[in-house]
Amino acid sequence: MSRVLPAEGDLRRIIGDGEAIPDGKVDSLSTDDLLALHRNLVLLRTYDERSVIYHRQGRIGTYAIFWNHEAMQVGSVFALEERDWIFPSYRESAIGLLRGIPAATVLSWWRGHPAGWWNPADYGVASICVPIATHVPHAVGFAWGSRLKGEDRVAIAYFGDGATSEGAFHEAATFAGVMKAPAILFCNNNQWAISTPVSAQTAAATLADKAIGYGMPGVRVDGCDVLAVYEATQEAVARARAGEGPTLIEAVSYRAAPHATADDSSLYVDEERVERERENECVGRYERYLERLGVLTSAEAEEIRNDALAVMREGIAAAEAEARPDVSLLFEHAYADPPAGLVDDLAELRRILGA
Ligand SMILES: Cc1ncc(C[n+]2csc(CCOP(=O)(O)OP(=O)(O)O)c2C)c(N)n1
Ligand SMILES: [Mg+2]
Repeated sequence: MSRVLPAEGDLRRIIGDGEAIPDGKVDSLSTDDLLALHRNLVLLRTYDERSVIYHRQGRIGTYAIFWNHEAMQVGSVFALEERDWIFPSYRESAIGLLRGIPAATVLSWWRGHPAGWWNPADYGVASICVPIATHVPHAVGFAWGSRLKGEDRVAIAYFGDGATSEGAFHEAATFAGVMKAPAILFCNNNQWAISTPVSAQTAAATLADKAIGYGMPGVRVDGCDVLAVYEATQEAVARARAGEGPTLIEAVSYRAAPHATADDSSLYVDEERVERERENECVGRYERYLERLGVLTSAEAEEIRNDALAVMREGIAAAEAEARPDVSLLFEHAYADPPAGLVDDLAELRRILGA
């Protein structure tokens, strides 16, 4: 039953290179769909690039860069219905923009401001998960619960290659397989967990190979090919809705930016490989595909970029206009009766900040 493609050369791809590798297509996508995918890619790319600048300007805190992960996020979300739920990790911090979460909200999250939290039920997007893999059981439990309630919802959990070494991943995958939960386990295999290479995470030839042990199909896809990601996710969604259970999708890339703004990846990455990845990055690759199809001009692409820049300008202005929260919030939800030490700490904070 498991469909496992063993080698990286067998990654599913649809977008060609304009030369030797021919372009494929996804029959179910209209021209409007193709353009919507492009707009979403540009929105996330712009969010990411502006965020690195805002970090450098001291306007947001340490930031987890997702440059060249946009195709994985956009392609997979496009295969979902509005009623389906998304469980992001920090690498997908802005994925909620695709569901209408304002940029200001996500920027506020990176500013450590309470305005950065939303009600997951409003958008079908769970909180951004920072502990590695702990949200995967949440997603699977949610999916199973939805099925018990007859809601016809699918849940997708995003996590990295490193997360597959966590107990929570194993527990979630086992549970999903046994309960036939309508869940998609979407692994962003960017081949690094900070400075730990994927070769140190597993002796398996691929991460998709793990699927067979959980009794679910494993699919490997080029994570920088938005159409291939879309198609693989769409098949997983159909399987989940048909009651056939979960799918593990391994979307393969190579991290083309540091882990986060606090990381110096030049100490450990293969710089030549990074250079190649950057040249073939996913947004430009898709734009060239659309140009070959004759559905996108460079003037239109420019306009879409300008729209995204405006979204970001308004987003950061709104985030910075938020009133400073009271410092007591730091302690508020930790204890019903704070120990004396915390009361002293809060008084000290108030003294230092004059707040
Ligand atoms: C439970 C837990 N352990 C350790 C960390 C510290 N940490 C933050 S990111 C990271 C690497 C995760 O790598 P991967 O799962 O491949 O995701 P990526 O960052 O590459 O998207 C680690 C170990 C953490 N956040 N949570
Ligand atoms: Mg990784």
